[in-house]
Amino acid sequence: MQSGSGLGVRADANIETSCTLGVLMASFDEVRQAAAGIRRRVLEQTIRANGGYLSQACSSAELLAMLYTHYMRLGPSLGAPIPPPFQGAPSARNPHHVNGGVYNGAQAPDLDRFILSPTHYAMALYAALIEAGRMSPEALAMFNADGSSVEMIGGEHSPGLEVTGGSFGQAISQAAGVALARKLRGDTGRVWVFMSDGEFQEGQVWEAVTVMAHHQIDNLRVVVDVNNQQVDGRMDQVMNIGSLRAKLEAFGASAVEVDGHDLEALAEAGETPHIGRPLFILGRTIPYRGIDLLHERYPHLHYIRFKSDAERERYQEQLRVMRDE
Ligand SMILES: Cc1ncc(C[n+]2csc(CCOP(=O)(O)OP(=O)(O)O)c2C)c(N)n1
Repeated sequence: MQSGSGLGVRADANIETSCTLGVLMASFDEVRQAAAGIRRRVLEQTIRANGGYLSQACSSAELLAMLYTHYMRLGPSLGAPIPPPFQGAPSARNPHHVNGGVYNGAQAPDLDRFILSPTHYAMALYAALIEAGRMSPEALAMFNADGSSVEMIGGEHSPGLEVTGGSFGQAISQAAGVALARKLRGDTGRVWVFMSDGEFQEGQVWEAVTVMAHHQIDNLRVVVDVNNQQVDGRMDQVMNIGSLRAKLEAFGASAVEVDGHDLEALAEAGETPHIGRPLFILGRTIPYRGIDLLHERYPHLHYIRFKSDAERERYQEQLRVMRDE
């Protein structure tokens, strides 16, 4: 198995963009490689398990790679390279409990925090952690196995996840609380949230945005995978939410919309001033980007299970091509 590319905060990085976050960044070529690695690893796992959340990796690969190499100011991972099995729910009587946030480094006043909201994106996040050198590729051997913390639908014990989201609206609400507390405390670190567009069909999300606007929570940034997909197909056919940007702005947030596969545009979006408001970076993405075969299933891409050995073999061939690239 290939090892992670070791993209972290690198002193020798070739800096191609201005650096207002105060971190040393990977070059765009390295970010592109990390995104390709995310797609490849999720495809590998999908083939291995005969199913998986593959289209989410196709759409979000550049967004997650940007988070871990450009956007977020994180300390080195404190997590075990191979995550321990699930140690039980957190409680005062369970000293063995491990929170998945340790893979995003220490919680310190000047460092950022990361919150994954759509927990079915967990496999894409694990792949991003591996590409960022925060977790070993061998960690995936226990993916979705009984007793493993490397779950298909991640929880707060899973690598990279600080809170349990999954039920839409909950993670962004928790993030708003964390960000407000940090603002009141005077922390300089930001809170980053990753969301998918289907989540904006849930009412609680809008309550959270209203709270953020009311309390002027401007130390929070949300990166959204706008792939126009949800469980049953195309967003605009199942339940159209119209212009996400216009709605967010009407609720008092700042929002910027860019091609979610364009690294330069994403880097620029991250520089958008948003004093007194949260910032939503809306990345318009393609749910079969990088794996054209998936287009055959469009618009039913939410969970991929191969229908025959022949189909699986075609994806295996695609994987061989991606490994050679
Ligand atoms: C409140 C709530 N309602 C329903 C669900 C069930 N659910 C899980 S994933 C999903 C689709 C969400 O859309 P999105 O993440 O944009 O879809 P994708 O791009 O992954 O296909 C839904 C409705 C949920 N997790 N939470």
